[in-house]
Amino acid sequence: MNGAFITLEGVEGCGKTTQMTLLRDRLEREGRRVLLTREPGGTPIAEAIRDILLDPANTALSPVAELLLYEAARAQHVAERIRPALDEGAIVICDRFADSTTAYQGAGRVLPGDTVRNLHRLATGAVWPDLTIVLDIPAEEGLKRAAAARTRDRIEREPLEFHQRVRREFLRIAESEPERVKVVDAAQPPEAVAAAIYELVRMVLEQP
Ligand code: Z5A
Repeated sequence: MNGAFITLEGVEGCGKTTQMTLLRDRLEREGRRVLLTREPGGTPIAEAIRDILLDPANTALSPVAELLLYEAARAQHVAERIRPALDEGAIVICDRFADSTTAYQGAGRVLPGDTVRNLHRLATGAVWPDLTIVLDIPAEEGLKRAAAARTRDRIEREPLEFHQRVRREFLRIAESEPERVKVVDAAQPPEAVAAAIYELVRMVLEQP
């Protein structure tokens, strides 16, 4: 059986965590080896960087420092965890990856797209998702769900307009890379979202 690199993306509260667990359970029932991981994070060093990035006390963090920290966490995560798992033939399911940086730091913070893309290359090497699923939901709905689930982190505290730019950017990425990036309506009940995701993943895993 082939390994594959699958990423889930979308605005906060769109249901990534819920869906990646359902997907992992289903793939494991089929006898596949699955690694669930997340960004920023996934290794001790990257989790330490995550703490800096999401701490609401860090209001002084500059947009460029934020961008570099997300990419630094990614470089460590790819080298230490994602690449080795893919080399062993596992299916790696990652909660957010480089498209989040394009959306949040590129579109959200309005940093130059070519700089962001160059940093992706540096941080990821040739490791890039086989399939990216954007769970699409209006930003205000996602924020409501996330707020009901837990306290707000540093980025969730940004104004609604920021999160709307992020959503639009995920949809733009999907339009510009239709082979890799698929959009699923995340306003549906969780079981319907899970069925749509499974179908997309099955198609990728069955490719020769
Ligand atoms: N960030 C960035 O700026 N740049 C980057 O490069 C990267 C990340 C990689 C990471 O936070 C933050 O870092 C994030 C982007 C930024 N910004 N913020 N804030 P995180 O990992 O802590 O949080 P998140 O990625 O935004 O996800 P989340 O808020 O934890 O939500 P989620 O995983 O997408 O959703 P969930 O936990 O599965 O569901 C949320 C709630 O909705 C929960 O109560 C569920 O039971 C409920 N839910 C789930 N699905 C449904 C459906 N279908 N219907 C109704 N209710 C549902």
